[in-house]
Amino acid sequence: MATEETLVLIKPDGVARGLTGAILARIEAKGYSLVDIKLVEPERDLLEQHYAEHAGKPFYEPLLEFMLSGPSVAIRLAGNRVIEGFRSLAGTTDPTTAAPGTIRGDLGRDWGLKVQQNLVHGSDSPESAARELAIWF
Ligand code: DAT
Ligand code: MG
Repeated sequence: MATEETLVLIKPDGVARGLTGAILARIEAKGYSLVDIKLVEPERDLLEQHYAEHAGKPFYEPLLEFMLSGPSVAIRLAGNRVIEGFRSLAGTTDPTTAAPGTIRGDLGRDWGLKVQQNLVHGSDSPESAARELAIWF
């Protein structure tokens, strides 16, 4: 069994909408283990490190502003192939078209109204997970 760790964030929209418990319930039901969890109000500097790959893209500044709009819940999550598995549980980036059954598909709002907001973040590779966990924990 290939136990891995990933960084999951419940983003400001998820916390503000009172969906922290609902999202955690899906994560726990899948059998993943919460290794560490905390509420974080990140500084801009932390977010610049976290989203370095997106610097210069048109959505970068609005993304940082959104991530600064309120607290997020940061989770160190462990499980068998959890990096890929959590991304699958989260659904595709734009909740407008994310599949039903996923966190973004079931709970996320149409990006026509709420661009940037998609409830959760999950690391996309072992390298990203190691880098991002070191930033947030
Ligand atoms: P993901 O969060 O699915 O890994 P990503 O890493 O490509 O997606 O982008 C990071 C975040 O940036 C994403 O959660 C929401 C925002 N974003 C990405 N692409 C976008 C776009 N085309 N328009 C607006 N926001 C976008
Ligand atoms: Mg990403």
